[in-house]
Amino acid sequence: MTTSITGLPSPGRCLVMGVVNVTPDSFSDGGAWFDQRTAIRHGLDLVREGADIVDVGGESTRPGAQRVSLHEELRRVVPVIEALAAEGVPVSVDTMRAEVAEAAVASGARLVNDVSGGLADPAMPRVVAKAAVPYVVMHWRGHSHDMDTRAVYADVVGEVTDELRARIGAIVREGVDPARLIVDPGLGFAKRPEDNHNWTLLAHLDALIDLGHPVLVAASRKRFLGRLLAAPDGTPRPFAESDDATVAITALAAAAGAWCVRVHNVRPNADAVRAAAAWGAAAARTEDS
Ligand code: PMM
Repeated sequence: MTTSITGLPSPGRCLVMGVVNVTPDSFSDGGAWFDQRTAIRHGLDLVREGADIVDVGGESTRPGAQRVSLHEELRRVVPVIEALAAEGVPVSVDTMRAEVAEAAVASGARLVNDVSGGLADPAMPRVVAKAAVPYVVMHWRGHSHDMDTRAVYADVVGEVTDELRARIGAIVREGVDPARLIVDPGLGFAKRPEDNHNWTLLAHLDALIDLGHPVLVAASRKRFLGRLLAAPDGTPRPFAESDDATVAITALAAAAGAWCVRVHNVRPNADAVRAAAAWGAAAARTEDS
């Protein structure tokens, strides 16, 4: 999908969002970029590798994670966002807190990525409306410490799309321009690998696209990939060794119409979206001739 969102790059293909977790304990790359100078350097490297947007987060959302304080989250992300934005990098802030979103936008962030879709902090939609920036609304059923117990669905696609539709309605009523909303199925968040929730959502990306907003897919290094690639004795593949599977999902998601993929290992995913775009363009030319 080549939908463009005001204020963000619009290269006519699926965008690549590279991840910089300024955390000691993140799900997928815990601790690697915790030092601020290292985080800034990593963000710049991701752009050189083909990232269109760099997503900066200061709070881990890995399963079971406890929350960090507001002060600590601000201390982690603001200097990194300021430095990357000063270099002209399109930066998004990965936060559930309105105060962090506000400070991030004041520091140059161009997008707010809220894994709680405005549920964790009721002030978030008003802050986003005032800042007039794009807003990622992810499907979420509760904080990481107990999200697994909430992963109960009779119809995962129907329930996730219904719940996202309800969030969109509530957020728009708070004054956010619908043209700035991006939706995300929230892979791994209250989705059980054992019940194939993540694969079912990926296989029905069209249902999310039908909500009428660009769709962001964030499969990179999630638990369901570790489980897919488990050793014969059932030991899950370590997160960082599931990057090839992420690239496969990126190509499929781009071909299915995703607006953006959020990934840790940027270069092969940037290659994959370009390959998918060339394939799609050739198919469109063939149809026309
Ligand atoms: N997942 C994580 C963090 N931020 N943002 C969006 N929009 N969607 C996601 O699925 C998502 C996210 C957790 O993964 P990480 O700790 O590997 O970054």
